[in-house]
Amino acid sequence: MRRNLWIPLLFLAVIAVGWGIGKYTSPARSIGGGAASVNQPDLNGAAAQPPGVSPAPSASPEGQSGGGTQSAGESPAPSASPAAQGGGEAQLAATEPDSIGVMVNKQYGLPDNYKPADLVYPDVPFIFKEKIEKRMMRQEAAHALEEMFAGAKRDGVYLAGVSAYRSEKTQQGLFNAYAERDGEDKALTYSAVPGHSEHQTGLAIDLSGKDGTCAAESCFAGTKEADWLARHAPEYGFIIRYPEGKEAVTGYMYEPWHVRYVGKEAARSIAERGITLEEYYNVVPVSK
Ligand code: DAL
Ligand code: ZN
Repeated sequence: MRRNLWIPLLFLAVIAVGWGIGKYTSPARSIGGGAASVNQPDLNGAAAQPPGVSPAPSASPEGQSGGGTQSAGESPAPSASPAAQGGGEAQLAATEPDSIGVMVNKQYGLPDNYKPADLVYPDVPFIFKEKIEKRMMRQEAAHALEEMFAGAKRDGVYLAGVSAYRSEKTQQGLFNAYAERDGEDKALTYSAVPGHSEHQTGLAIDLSGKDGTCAAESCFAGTKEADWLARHAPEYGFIIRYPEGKEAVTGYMYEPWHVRYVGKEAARSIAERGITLEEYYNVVPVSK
């Protein structure tokens, strides 16, 4: 190759490498807002290859929502078949904040101070009595939750809600507290930064057994309730959002207690294929 061709080629290579780095390290973006389009999910390609899997962290429960009965010393933790189908519908499902299929993770955030318009109180027991924010879910999810609790009960499994909807402000307070306690890197393995928590969508809820033992803690894994959820939640439209062995895809430690409503069709497909929402939408894996 002629020597003077190297200069433009080198220039292009530097740009390409810079773009690649930016893609993985730039701060999370808001869905639907300006920069968001830079990093939209690739909803048209084939299913994502699962990346290398990191070992499950030993423990550390997910954060409870702020307010209510949370005690200071409580351990926190720390649509369609999009990948196959592609097209506008799937794109909308993943990127529209009010969509049941919205993708919220470390890379895909919600619009500033997003709050769903149809939050209601599901008629299920929680581990606390107060009628407060963290008891709320979006209507469709709340209804599905009631059906799931009833189904569990028929099988002799008594579930309780721990923490459902959280505002951006609540998540901010939680994340700050965790970062202060455990350091930011550790906190990021179990807690979302504000604007990036599924709890803010009103479609996610942390569950436990009715006495609240191991609520949002690693010891919930392997309990009767956790096993029931892993097996049956998809029948009601919920997925275990942060499965064991998928830490490198979701960016979070295993959370057997955190279920996310995505609707029955998506939930069944995700569960049958043993994949995550990221893989379902074929978005780039989240590693940190
Ligand atoms: N624990 C999950 C990742 C959250 O904070 O939303
Ligand atoms: Zn959760």
